[in-house]
Amino acid sequence: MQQRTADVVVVGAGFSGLYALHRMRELGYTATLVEAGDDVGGTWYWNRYPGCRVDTESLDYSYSFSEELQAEWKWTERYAGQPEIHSYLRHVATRFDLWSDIELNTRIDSATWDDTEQRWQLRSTDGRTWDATNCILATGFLSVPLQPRFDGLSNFNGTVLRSTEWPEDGFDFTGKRVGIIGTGSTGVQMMPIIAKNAGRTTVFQRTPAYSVPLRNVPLEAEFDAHVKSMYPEWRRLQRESGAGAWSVGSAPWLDRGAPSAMDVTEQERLDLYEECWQLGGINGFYMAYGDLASNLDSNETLAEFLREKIRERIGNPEVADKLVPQFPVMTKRLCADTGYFEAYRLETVDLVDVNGKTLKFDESGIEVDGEHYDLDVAVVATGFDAVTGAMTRLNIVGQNGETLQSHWSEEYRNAAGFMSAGFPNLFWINGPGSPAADSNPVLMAEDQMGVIGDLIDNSRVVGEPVAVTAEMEDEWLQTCDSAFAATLRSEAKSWYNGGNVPGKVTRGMMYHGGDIPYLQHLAAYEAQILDQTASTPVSSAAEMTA
Ligand code: NA7
Repeated sequence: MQQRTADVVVVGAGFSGLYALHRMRELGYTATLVEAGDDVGGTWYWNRYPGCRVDTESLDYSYSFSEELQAEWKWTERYAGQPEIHSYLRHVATRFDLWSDIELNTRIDSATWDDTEQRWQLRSTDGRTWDATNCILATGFLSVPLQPRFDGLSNFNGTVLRSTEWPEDGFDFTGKRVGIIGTGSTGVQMMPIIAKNAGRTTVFQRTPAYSVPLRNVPLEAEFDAHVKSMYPEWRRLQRESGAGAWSVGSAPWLDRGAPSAMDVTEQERLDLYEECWQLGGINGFYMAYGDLASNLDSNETLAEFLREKIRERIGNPEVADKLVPQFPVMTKRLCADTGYFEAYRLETVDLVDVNGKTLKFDESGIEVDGEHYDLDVAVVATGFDAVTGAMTRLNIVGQNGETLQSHWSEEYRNAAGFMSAGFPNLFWINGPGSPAADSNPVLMAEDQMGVIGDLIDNSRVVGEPVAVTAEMEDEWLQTCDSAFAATLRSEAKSWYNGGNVPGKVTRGMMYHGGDIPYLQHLAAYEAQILDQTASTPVSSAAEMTA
């Protein structure tokens, strides 16, 4: 089979990958984007379950690189649903004429650095190969489904549906007995919608979720026009506010919160939390006080506010006891829902606590510690092998035959959240060491690609690959570790720290110090990388030799 050659191969056609392809072409490179799915969209292609929608406002969760695109695209809802986001990404691929350089149904199986040729050799599962100077991994930080091995699952005679591989034509739950495993963002989004039609819905819960009402509404034309009249300014504020997920709707609060929730009276705190609650969504809570995610006392004030709200929404104190979380809030990502807790008021909805218990399947349903639940359908919404999962599965081999898996066997060694030492010209977007978990990942992809583009440009001029050193990794790991240690995020097992994946090294995988410090660090690392590469461009060096 013929080997294809390109300056850049981008892996993954979600938000980051589509932009990476566009940017590389804009800079004049030949680029190919390979994607395992049979359409673009990444996580917004695969996650088609009922109720799937973004919890950052649509007007924020979209590209900023083209003012024309921002102006012309019209979101219909304050928080877009999966179908609309998927259409947007397809529109972007068409609008910027990207399709001709996208290869769908192409799952990369290995990427190997050839030190002699100074190029990457990529191979797909069906044996096709690419030869590229640079490789950009846009494989997503929530893209590899976590598939627990439930005892007896293969004996189950009913239908098994996975949130991450939902049937394209949907599924009719009418009158069915449905079991849902998983109560993270995915579970709380889908449950009330499924419960509306199902004959009986049984939720198997290991850990209760802190979830707040999303209060999604159609996007009013007036608000849309207002944002669009000053979009570049909104974007600037977003980037400069220090809160990557800062949103158009919560803008009025930028100056409201104090550095610490303990600096204000209880009444002031409750008033602000209530405002956040009424506004809807998660952003207000994340922005309310500077130390909610780092100071246990401050954290507890919000946790208790939310527990009380959950109790009110459920009504029945016995059921509420099982659904009210006791761990510090925001140590798992805050969820946003539409009618999740209220759905437990339905006579057809049951909650089964499976924490510390054995859940096993048989032909007719699920058994938990001797209690049997008859089911027609089991829905698995158990989350992701986040952040590193998609990259370690790619069989990446760098210099001296070192694999990325072994490079990351104990700690996720990387410099500035976009490269590892020993893997020249291999870049990633929104992966380990980056702030994507706390950020607006669409804007972060644009910002990271700015640096990656500069470095590739410089590398072409000087004739040396882009590389980072072990010292840079050491320094960055320390920076990430101290930022993580300053948060409360080791208090819960979550995808933030790998604790949700049995056997995975549990530690902070990303940078948790905020977007602005991250971008400053990124610029400093970029300068260091440029400094250490030959400062004499190839052409000048050639002239000197002659
Ligand atoms: P999450 O947030 O990781 O949630 C996964 C859920 O599945 C969570 O309730 C888990 O319980 C539960 N789970 C995982 N494994 C099991 C087993 N073996 N048995 C029972 N329950 C299990 O993933 P989501 O897809 O909901 O959301 C991920 C992110 O996507 C979200 O934060 C947004 O950023 C978008 P646990 O809490 O581990 O006890």
